[in-house]
Amino acid sequence: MRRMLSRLSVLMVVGMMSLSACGQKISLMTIEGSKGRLKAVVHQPKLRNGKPCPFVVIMHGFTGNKNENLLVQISEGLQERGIGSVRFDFNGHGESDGPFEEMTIGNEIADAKAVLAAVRQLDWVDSRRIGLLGHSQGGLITGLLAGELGAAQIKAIVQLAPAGNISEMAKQGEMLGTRFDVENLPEYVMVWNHKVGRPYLEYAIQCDAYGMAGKYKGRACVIHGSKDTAVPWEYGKRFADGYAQGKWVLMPDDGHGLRKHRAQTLGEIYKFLAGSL
Ligand code: FER
Repeated sequence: MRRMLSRLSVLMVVGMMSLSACGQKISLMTIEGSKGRLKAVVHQPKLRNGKPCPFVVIMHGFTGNKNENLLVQISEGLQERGIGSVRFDFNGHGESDGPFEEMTIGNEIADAKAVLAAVRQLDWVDSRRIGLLGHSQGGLITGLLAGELGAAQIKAIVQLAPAGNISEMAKQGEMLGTRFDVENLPEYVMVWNHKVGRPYLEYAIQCDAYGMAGKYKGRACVIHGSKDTAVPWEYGKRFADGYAQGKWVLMPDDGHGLRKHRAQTLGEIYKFLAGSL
């Protein structure tokens, strides 16, 4: 067992050395967020002529985390193409602080702003070429934050299966099949085996997702699976249609996790971001 462990640690050191030998680095970061510390993984690409690089802030969905396959693949693919990125856990998710029950769309926006501010401080990041990318609830945060900050601060965005239905359905007292009384909000509702607190419901109900996101004038790309049951594709199309520069990509027969045509989805993301940042 001991020998195995020491072998493993040698392997890890070698792995890290080979990563830095070709000029790429992966590092861990802890950032003060809305409900305590946020844990993040930063991908630094090989810099071209030592110049700062474009950078993408990557956001997971409801009950998700920064280490999901899709998000790791995106970070690695961007890194290969000279684009840096950060993946992080929102409050109440993964390794970050905060009880899940206190998580709201509003405090996730605050988390994303804290992460943005932290990565802007990195001297190898080109602050004029920052993009946002999010999956599902993270895609909703992407649109809301881009609408608030504008194209001067956010050069381009990618929304993967963005959950515009959260606010639309909450107004009607529904959340992924769970019903509640909008006039008399409960302390919490159970969604996907997680306690979603009243503050989440309140924020979702008052949130004008499409109005806010539609203020964004930069380049936007929305990718959605045609067989997504958690967030039907029409909600994604509505985001794309609302942007001044919205690109819409429908993945045939794909689901919420965009697994079926993964290589094609990744290709669309890289092409769009390399051409937009
Ligand atoms: C909802 C619709 C979609 C909802 C959450 C989602 C909490 C998000 C799913 C995801 O991020 O994968 O009504 O309520």
